[in-house]
Amino acid sequence: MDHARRIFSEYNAWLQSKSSLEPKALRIKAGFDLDFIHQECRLGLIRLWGEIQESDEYTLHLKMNDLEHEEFSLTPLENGFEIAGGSKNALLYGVYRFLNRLATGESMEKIHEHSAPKVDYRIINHWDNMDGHIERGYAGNSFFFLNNKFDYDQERIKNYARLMASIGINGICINNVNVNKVSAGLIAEPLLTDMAELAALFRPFGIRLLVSVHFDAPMIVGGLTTSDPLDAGVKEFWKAQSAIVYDKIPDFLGYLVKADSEFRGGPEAFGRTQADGANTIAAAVAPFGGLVFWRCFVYNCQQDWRDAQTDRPMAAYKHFQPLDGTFDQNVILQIKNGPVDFQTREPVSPLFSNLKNTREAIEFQIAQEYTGQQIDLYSLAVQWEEILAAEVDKGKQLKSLFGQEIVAVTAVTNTGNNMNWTGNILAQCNLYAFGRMAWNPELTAKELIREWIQITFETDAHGRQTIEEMLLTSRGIYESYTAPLGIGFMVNPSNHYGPNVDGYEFSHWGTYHRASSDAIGVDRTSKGTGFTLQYPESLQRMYDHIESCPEELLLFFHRVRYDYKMKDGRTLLQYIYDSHFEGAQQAEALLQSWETLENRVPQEVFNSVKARLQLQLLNAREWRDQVNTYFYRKTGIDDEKGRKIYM
Ligand code: GCV
Repeated sequence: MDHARRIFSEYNAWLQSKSSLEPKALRIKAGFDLDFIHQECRLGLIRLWGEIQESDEYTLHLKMNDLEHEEFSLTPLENGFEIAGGSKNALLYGVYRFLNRLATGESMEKIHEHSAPKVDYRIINHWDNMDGHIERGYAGNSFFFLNNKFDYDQERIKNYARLMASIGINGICINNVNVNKVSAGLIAEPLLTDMAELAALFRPFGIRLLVSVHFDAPMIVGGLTTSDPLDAGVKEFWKAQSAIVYDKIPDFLGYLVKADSEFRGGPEAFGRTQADGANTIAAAVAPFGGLVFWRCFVYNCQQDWRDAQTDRPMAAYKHFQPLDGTFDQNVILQIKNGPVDFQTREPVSPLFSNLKNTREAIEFQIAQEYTGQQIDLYSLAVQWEEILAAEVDKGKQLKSLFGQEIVAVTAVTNTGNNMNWTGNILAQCNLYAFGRMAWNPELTAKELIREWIQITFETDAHGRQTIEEMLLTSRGIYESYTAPLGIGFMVNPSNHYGPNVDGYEFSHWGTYHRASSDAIGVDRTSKGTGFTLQYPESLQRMYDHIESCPEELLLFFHRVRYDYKMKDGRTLLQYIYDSHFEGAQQAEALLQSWETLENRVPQEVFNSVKARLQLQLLNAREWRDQVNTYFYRKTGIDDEKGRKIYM
């Protein structure tokens, strides 16, 4: 554990000490009962400055005033500094932000800020199973569970809570949405008492817990013979069980539900709608101010690949849009950012354009399931910035819905019991960026990446610039050597790492590219599957026409011949060859860039990132060769530049 603690304090991006900052003589003054915040502030400053001496020279005032619930302000004073907030939690956010800005090297006198989050709920979803394994986890095992029990180190949980609060997270769902018979029992004793103890550790940090519940809990936990949401006994079960939950954890945030999806039970199994299911559970938590996050990731995962009519990206909209306006106030529909599944490139889900009377959460995935699995470098901030700026209707960007229809921002976490939290330390940047962006969607990827580098690495200008450039270009690089132009998947089935062009082509998962010898892609226009019709008219037109469709999404929306001329005059096939050759080369350049950082970052960090970049290079070459060979074999057309393609 000593080693573990050392790594934590060494690498914890937020509260890391900075030798460049001088110890200060400072008094912290709080006129209220703010012991906890006071303590956080002291702790943070000590980590930053090494020590703080009590003196009258300089005073840090912590003040609760009439700002909004989570709003804070930071103001330099003549002989001190003032942090004010509308509530205890707001003050805590103010303290963390103050520390964060000091950690970037800013001097106190220049720190002016007034900030309030755009959405009320900023939530991390753990896909932790109670046996300790994390679904799509790439940073070790769960730090909540082991052997079907709660099993955690209190100090680590507090550190985690601090880490999350410092980036504005205020809700954590502790278990996998794929709930099994064991985790279904989290809402009942004896597990509930354990969960209440965990909730108490998070509480001082302004973080409320959620739990993923099993739609069939009435049968599994309650011993009923049905889970039909309109059955009186089922309604009573949810009410009684929720009363027990709230009795133990009065500030419990609510439930997350994955229903009728990937072999999970749901209302449709009983001939009921998604709204029937969500509202029954929502009614049970409503008296306690609880919420139900109801996922829209509903599609037929038993599709016959011969069936060209069923088009998976259309599924969520078909299930949920007609129900707009019928969900209870405390139901929040949780919608993945794209209509398929966290691919490198997808359009924004059409549900965001067309659910006008329903509260929504956008769900991102920080865990890099399809984007390199925390081996390959992939800065999600770059992708999220684009997604947030995407048009949803009449020139309105997605982020303009934050605080309107979109009331919550959620993400599947990339953390595990690896002591630096994310395995690959550079993947910490994604976690950091998520919290900051959920609070303020106007922040750019560049700002977020730069902030994270400044508070994480004590390195020189070359070091900072190199890491920034690596992160900023990483998304484009990964995209260029993997599945082209929004076609998606082409990954190894099940583990989703590495290339397998036809891996899902004849499967039941509904993710097909339908490549033939002269063309590739699914026609999703109004003349094809009709997917584009789920968007408002102007977007529909833009996506429908191959000339106006954003080129990077060409193969998401269109079936295209290999000899199609891209905007720069190259054929589609040549574009695919080029991007794969270039992507692999750029992956090599990433490794070379990192190699210039030896002795500029801690050796351990240097070695572990280097090892991952070496694996990334192998992966990129494998993608390059498999994809290029695949298309060469299909078409028999040579690369114009005569580079090596295998047969
Ligand atoms: C938790 C994808 C992943 C699954 C995940 C699912 C979901 O299909 O591969 O592991 O299950 O999404 O989001 O529910």
